[in-house]
Amino acid sequence: MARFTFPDGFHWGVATSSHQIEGAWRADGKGESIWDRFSHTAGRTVGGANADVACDHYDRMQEDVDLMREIGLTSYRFSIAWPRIQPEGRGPVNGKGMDFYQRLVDTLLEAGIRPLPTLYHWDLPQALQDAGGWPERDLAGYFAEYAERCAAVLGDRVERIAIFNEPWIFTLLGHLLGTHAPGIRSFEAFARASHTVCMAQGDAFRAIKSVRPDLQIGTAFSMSACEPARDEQEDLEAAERYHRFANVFFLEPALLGRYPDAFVGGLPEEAMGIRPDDMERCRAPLDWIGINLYSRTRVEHRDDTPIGAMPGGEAIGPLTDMGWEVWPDALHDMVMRIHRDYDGPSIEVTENGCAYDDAPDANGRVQDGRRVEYLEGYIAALARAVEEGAQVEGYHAWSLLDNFEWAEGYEKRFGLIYVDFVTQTRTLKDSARWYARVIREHGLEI
Ligand code: IFM
Repeated sequence: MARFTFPDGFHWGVATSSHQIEGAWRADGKGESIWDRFSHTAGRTVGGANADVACDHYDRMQEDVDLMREIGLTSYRFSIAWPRIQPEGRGPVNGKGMDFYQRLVDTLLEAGIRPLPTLYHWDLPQALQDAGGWPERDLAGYFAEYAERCAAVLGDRVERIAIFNEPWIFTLLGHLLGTHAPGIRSFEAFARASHTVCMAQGDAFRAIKSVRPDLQIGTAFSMSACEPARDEQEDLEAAERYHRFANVFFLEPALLGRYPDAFVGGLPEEAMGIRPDDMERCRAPLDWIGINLYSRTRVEHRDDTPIGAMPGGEAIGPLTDMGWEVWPDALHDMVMRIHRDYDGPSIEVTENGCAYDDAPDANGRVQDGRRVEYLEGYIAALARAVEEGAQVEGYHAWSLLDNFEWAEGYEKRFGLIYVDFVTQTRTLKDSARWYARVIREHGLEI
């Protein structure tokens, strides 16, 4: 074991998203989002949970920033709710909605915490869904207008901004599997939505740069180190295709102006609705790459899927409450792969964490030792990647608070801070205190 100290200026953060913590779903002129609609529909979420109140962060923002300061955080990744800014997804800015994010940014800066906003973390204005949602190409243009407005207002106090959170997850779960809003199950809707999102990424990049040329723009991509389930050539090839599909399908159109070769029968261009000049439109030289990583994915060859691959094999590491395998090396391996494949880009770990249901004991202490162990393993793995030369600028634990875990409702607790959803009392878990020490010492034993 040796002590590793992270480079000067390395950011220690946490991440959240608007819909998962804010509540106040109708306050100050906010419009309905697809997640409001989805969770208000019977049978869509565990126990019929919704995020009408969630962590009540909209009204407790100062208290939550005080808690961030207590932990010693130097970066806070949050998302902006599009329906607060443009209730119908188009048209004039709702001043009160924008005020909230201006106050948040100012409060963070006063606390010495870097604000890292994400423009889209899944809460599409319902009015745009009614007009066709992401499968509809026009969404790209509307999104770019929204992005430009946010950048114009907040861009003087923010250095970095993320365009999307996990484009692969929200297109896949929302349009192919139907387990997330808007609850569609159609390969064509998924294919079209994916392509619109890639165009939106390019359009938004240019729109933001037109008003704030110095703003550094990235996206937080869901990633997972893909490994063959068995030591066999066909699984090796399947793992590579799965990597192209799950990890870089939305990254390569931006960086390289083309989709990666993930589908066995070639790119479903017709289903995606790709037109002649579209790939130039998708191209956007992102200033940084965000990696959201929780686990690895073991992959096996399968003839019955368009990419000839599916997650498979038995987990070896312990499982979190989400059933996700704890596998710290995955973070090291993924960061190094992105470092190698794209010429040493600036990287931020924009999410990493685990769900465990530890609650306050008789003394009010939340002893979440499994989370401490998880974070220790993953941060040590990240340290090894930094040591090997990856340009990693920050790490963000998911999440600051226990919150609304989408279709899973409130039962999956990812927070460093325990939230009692009846009283809204917040309690720092042991992991928050452990993280505070890592931040103070700017490193750990590896
Ligand atoms: O809660 C989510 C977050 O919104 C996106 N990334 C994964 C987290 C845990 O499932």
